[in-house]
Amino acid sequence: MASRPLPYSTKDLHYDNAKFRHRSPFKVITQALVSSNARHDCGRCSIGKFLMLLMFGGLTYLMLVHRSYDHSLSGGQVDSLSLDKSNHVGGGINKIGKFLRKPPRLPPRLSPDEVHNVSNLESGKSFTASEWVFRQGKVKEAFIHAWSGYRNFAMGNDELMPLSKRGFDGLGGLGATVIDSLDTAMIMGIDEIATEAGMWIEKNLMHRISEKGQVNLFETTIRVLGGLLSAYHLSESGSGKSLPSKGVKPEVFLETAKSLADRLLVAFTSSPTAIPFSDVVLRDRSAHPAPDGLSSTSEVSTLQLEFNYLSALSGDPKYSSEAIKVLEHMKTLHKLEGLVPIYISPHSGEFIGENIRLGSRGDSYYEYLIKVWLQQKASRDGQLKYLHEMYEEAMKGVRHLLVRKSIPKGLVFVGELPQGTKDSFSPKMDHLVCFLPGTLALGATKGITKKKALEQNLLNADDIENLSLAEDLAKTCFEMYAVTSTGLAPEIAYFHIEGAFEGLDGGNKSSEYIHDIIIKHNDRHNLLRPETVESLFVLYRITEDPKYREWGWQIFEAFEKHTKVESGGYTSLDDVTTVPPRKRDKMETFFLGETLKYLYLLFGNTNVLPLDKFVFNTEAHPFPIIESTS
Ligand code: DMJ
Repeated sequence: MASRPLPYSTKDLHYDNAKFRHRSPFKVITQALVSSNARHDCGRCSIGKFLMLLMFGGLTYLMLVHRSYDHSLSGGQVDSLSLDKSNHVGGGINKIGKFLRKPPRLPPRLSPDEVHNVSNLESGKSFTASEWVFRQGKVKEAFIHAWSGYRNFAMGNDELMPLSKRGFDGLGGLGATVIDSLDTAMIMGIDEIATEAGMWIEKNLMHRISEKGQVNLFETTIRVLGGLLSAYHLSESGSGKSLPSKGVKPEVFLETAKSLADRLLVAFTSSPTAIPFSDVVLRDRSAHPAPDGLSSTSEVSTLQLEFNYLSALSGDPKYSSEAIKVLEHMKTLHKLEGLVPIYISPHSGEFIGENIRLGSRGDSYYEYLIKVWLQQKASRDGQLKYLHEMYEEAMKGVRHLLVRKSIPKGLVFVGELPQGTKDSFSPKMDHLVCFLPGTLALGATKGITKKKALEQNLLNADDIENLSLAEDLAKTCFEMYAVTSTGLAPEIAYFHIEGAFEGLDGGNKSSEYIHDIIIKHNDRHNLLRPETVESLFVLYRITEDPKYREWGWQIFEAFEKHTKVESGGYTSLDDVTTVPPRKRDKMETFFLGETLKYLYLLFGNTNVLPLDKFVFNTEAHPFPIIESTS
């Protein structure tokens, strides 16, 4: 399938609204010349006057070039982005080149009409639309600050160590932060970064794919393959038109994605079962299992959105057909009320052990059941129906076996079954589980608003229960932040369900839930993870309740306060329960790929990337929903 032009709802959108969209200095001047009285006067004026006008225009242009760059980067970021560009590939973005290049297609901004409408919608609420535009701008500044640290100290490495000011290759050395960040820069309309990232990819990535060693199939698929495919979609309508020669042709992203996927495919084809091996050696085109011989359930079942979309774009079914076999095979395996153990063997094709959880190694199995089903509209009632059935059964299982309430205040949470039996219930909840509120809400309304779904009578009893659980869990996930001294969630929380409170509290004594949430010593770190803000974004879109935006803003402010590194970038923390928190010296790629993207979308116009037209992969890379099989 050829991808379509940007799938935003285009009605009421004013792409050239100067208030919300950066205009190039060239455009500012030409528009000023064309629209001012000078245009009328010029018909009568002398050549001398005309030349003076041109000179004036030139001077204005020079001033604006200078100012607009400062303005778009703001404050301290100006230095870090504009200095020392010569060290980096594509670092010196040629300003003349900017005029020759078609800019990446920008997401629509609020038109004055929309501002008015949203203000009405939220009248009586504490914040107006323009304040949310301001807050969205703060997230954009944070992204620029994060990128500037990365590009100044780690360009081309997988990740930034912001305190040591150097790079680190923890994901196989494909430059994961560049690719994970690219579509966020496009969505935020930051041409400089989108171009810089695109040019780096064009110059380096194909070569790295052919010569690098071991990579993890899942991480590389969701971050690198996913990032390339969404960048392709956002930068090109798929109609075969290409950018002018100064820019990066969208085909570069697609060709690079194909080359990567061709090598990743060996993980499937060399396995004796439908379950792929976990690791691939790119340069040898070989694959092998993890040291313990096992694959994670979530990893092997979180590849299908990406491989499906690549098949749709390339017209070659081989990617999709290998990846979907995993889910078709999983359909046949025994489950506990739809719930599955967190390990699976690529040798036998069987689940291994009995540990059931929706946190690490389990999480995105459940996410992709519903998202792969949503991705292909025409197959929802046919070929892919089993995925919806598996999802429904699993969510019933979650509600029956895993959901409990804490004491004394009754926070609803999702625990684990480490031995696979009801008796083995553990009140442990990874922050990773906070993807679930968003997934539940999406699964209930299929991406449309709750209001519309209710009006059209589209919700069945399960949908209503899932939506209500989604709202309860989103609150719990938010309280996992609010309960700590820093306002940032720990990696893992335990919930108080019986007996005396044993363990540490989060440190925020004014939290209502200080006696409900227990944080163990080893679980006090925060990796800048996205799951809670991801769910707040989805819940805001679906319920239209502004409290989700407010919660997102509080979380963003806590990230700003405690994780921002002056010289550039943001850092993970060792301990969220003490102020100031100990820092960990790592900026994960998903902070740029997911956390800041979801916050930006949460505070922005709901027409951008609508959830009934787009499905976000587990790394927040949006793919268009495929409407028909042809
Ligand atoms: C990301 O890579 C993805 O969201 C994945 O599904 C889970 N882990 C990280 C973010 O926490």
